[in-house]
Amino acid sequence: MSKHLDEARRILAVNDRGGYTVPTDRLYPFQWNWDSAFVAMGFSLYDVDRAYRELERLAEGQWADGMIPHIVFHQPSDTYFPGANVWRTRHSVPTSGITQPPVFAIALRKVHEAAGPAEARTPPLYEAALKWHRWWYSARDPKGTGLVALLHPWESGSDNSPAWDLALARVPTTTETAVARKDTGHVNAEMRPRDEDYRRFIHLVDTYAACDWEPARQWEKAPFKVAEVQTTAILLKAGEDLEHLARLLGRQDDAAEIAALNALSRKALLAQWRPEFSRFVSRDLISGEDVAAPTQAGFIPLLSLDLEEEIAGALVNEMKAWSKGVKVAFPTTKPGIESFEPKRYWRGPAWAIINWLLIDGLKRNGQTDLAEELRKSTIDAIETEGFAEYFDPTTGEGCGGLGFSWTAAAYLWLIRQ
Ligand code: 9WN
Repeated sequence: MSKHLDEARRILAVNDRGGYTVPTDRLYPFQWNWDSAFVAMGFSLYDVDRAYRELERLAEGQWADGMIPHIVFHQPSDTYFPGANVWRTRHSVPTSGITQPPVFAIALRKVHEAAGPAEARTPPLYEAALKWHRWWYSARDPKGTGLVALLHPWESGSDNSPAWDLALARVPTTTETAVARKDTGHVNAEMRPRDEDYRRFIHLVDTYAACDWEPARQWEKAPFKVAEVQTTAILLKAGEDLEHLARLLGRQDDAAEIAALNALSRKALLAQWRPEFSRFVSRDLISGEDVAAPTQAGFIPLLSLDLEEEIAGALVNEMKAWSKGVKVAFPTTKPGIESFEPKRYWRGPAWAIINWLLIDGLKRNGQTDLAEELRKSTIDAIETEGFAEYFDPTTGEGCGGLGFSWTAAAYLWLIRQ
């Protein structure tokens, strides 16, 4: 085995805390939702039992209403803020009160396929995924538009993306909770969201805790509400995989229900295409405006739509324009604009898991050359700089936390394609 492959597996082993994997030591000492889904796909390549375990441990955090929270606090740790006590939720294993991109069913299908058809561990996880997808459509799209909304930037997984700048500016900076950040003690503050962002993030937590985390009350009170294309595109891809599993498991009624939701989201996503930007756009449900900020989210619908050649061609040309001159693709904000900050988290850096989604989407749409370029760029960045949380696209430097689980999982997956 190559030394990098070996190292990727070693990172996943070192970050194991008992059947679940922390994103990295200290900076993120709990189980994170979409991180674990990517990690499960990594494990599925060489340890199917451990891959199932990762998803099973995440499902321990699932709420009665179907939501799978963004953090499951299996064990206490004081190296992260906001910890379990800030969230004031009621689940027996402590959890946060918001969610994260629904990669779970995408991972479940891959794990199931690695395990073989008779695998008895799939049905309970399938049920968990189905409940969660129903939650998305009822709690986060109560009007049945087909686009699901986020009530907190952390739900996007792209926390401080310029996509949120306008919507987040409306959220007050006042909080009832002392904002005692720990992240800036682990990594350079220049690479992290700003203090002002954190005060707004925590204002939202206070607001929803005051609604007792009840979806309808939150929906009514939310000062941040964005119908989002990256999340909807991931939900749709996961919905396709869930529909496939439903058929395999002989659940014809479920399959029909999921297919109808998928059709709704497919149509809604397509309607978010903006030829003038050569991107898809999210919608701010409070202002009623399109989110025009140029971020990677606008390309993620490649993952779950079979696009007409004209649209796919325009997307690919735009992606090439963003990648021109960068050392590591794909920048999460368009280079050269004012909000582009190549080291600050989701305001420019390249992330291996975003590349993974884009590569799958490009391949789905027959764009194999760009998919291959992006795959090589990701692998080179990791082999040069190590398994960093993310990469500065202008210099290639590995940034944020090191020994990062989802970067290891992405490497394991991308190297074999
Ligand atoms: C808040 C764990 C998580 C990722 C997110 C990433 C970051 C947390 C934070 O780390 O978010 O959820 O405290 O910054 O933005 O995508 O899941 O790796």
